[in-house]
Amino acid sequence: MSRLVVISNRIADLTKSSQSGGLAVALVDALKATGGLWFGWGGDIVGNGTKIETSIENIDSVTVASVPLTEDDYDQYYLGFSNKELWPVFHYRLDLAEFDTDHVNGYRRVNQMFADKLCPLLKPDDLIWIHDYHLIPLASELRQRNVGQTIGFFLHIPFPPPEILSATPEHEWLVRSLASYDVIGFQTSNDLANFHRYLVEEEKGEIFTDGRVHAYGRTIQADVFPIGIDVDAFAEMSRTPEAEQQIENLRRRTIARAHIIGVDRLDYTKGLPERFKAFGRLLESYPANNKAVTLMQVAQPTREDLEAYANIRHELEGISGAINGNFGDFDWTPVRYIHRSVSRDVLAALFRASMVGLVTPLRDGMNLVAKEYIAAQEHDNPGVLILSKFAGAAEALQEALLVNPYDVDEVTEAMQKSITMSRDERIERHKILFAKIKQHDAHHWHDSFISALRNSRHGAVA
Ligand code: GDG
Repeated sequence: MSRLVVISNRIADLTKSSQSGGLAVALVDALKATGGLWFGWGGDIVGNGTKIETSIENIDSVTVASVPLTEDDYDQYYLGFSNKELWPVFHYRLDLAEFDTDHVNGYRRVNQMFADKLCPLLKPDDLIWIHDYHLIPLASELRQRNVGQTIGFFLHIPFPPPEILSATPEHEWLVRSLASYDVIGFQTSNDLANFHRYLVEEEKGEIFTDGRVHAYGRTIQADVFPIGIDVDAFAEMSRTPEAEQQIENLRRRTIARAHIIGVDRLDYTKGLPERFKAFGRLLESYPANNKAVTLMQVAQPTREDLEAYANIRHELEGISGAINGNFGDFDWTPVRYIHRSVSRDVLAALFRASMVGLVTPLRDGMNLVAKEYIAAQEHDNPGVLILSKFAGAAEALQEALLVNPYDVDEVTEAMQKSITMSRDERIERHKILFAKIKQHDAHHWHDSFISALRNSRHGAVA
């Protein structure tokens, strides 16, 4: 069997993959099956001008090869082009995007460095799988170094409509770079449709009915591979004795009978201020919820060096403080806002103990939290998932209460409906949602992507 080579911006700590979330777990399983290689940034930042050396470590049957970034690389490639331009633009936020030539140059430079360091590690029969927006031009850099192996790309975030993408100065270069892959995977059919529309409307390509597209002289496979979670492992985590203890503690320490839970990286795409406002309105419009309902929000710190992230943090602290000041009492804190990372087993327990899972991003590639919330529920007394219609997960999870996250009143009404929903309706909705996340779990995701890569091996036209 061909060896699998995974390349991502950051390498997860394989020894702690159960704490790192769905992606790491899914990829580690796939790598172990073929005895693979994982290549990426190890997390270190070194002084400018330092010679970049690859560190190699073998963990079980997986080889982990990592490189550091220089200070300029970190500023220009990671913070700059990846997170001040591509991240906002691909989440439809042109208003937050910063366009800067130094950033583009840094992005190209790091992709070239990745290609230089990766080439000597490759074997002729490898299947190469590159992840996410940090590494769009990597296949093209590898092709320029005569790498002929099959290369796939999976975009974890949305692919924006052409009207938005074409506002970036580098749009044509980015899409041309994508044509160097053999397989491109998107989270949803909406993302794939946006990619198709770009090719057709910018007159760059042709779409065939079998999922192939012809663009910039190459024929490639472009398809939808919705990412999933390891449902059984997460469900199990929510039922350990430690999880039971967490749930017991939570019930003992609070007088509220219903908990609404939100768990997100603290990111402006996740719709947290709108969510807090909707909760404030729930207390205002339905006074019976006072002292009876609590919103618990875990907001994991992320990209704190960026101004947009500091701003969202201040905004949230302001809104939660105002709600707690207006509605709280000596024995009740309406919003419990936790701005730090919480261990995964505690998260699983919190999901299980909460009557409502609130997942309301303004735009999201998929959103694994929605699937984790479903996985953790008790089948005979499940909670209700409120899900933004702008999360990729909504394409399949139609039995959740789907909401427009910008419409604060609509989210308020969905919260009230969730709290008062009959047990029969909760069970009925959960049964269908659970079957869906089981069918499209993490294993299905990587198996179907890798099989598309294998099938394309003989189909691609160079
Ligand atoms: C990108 C795309 C796409 C959160 N807080 C803590 C913690 N988490 C875990 C969650 C979940 C993961 O992090 C977050 O995954 P999401 O999918 O919700 O969002 P992104 O990080 O934005 O991921 C997204 C994903 O890639 C996969 O393709 O779904 O659309 O944006 O697993 O549980 N984990 C721990 N402590 C926390 O405080 N341990």
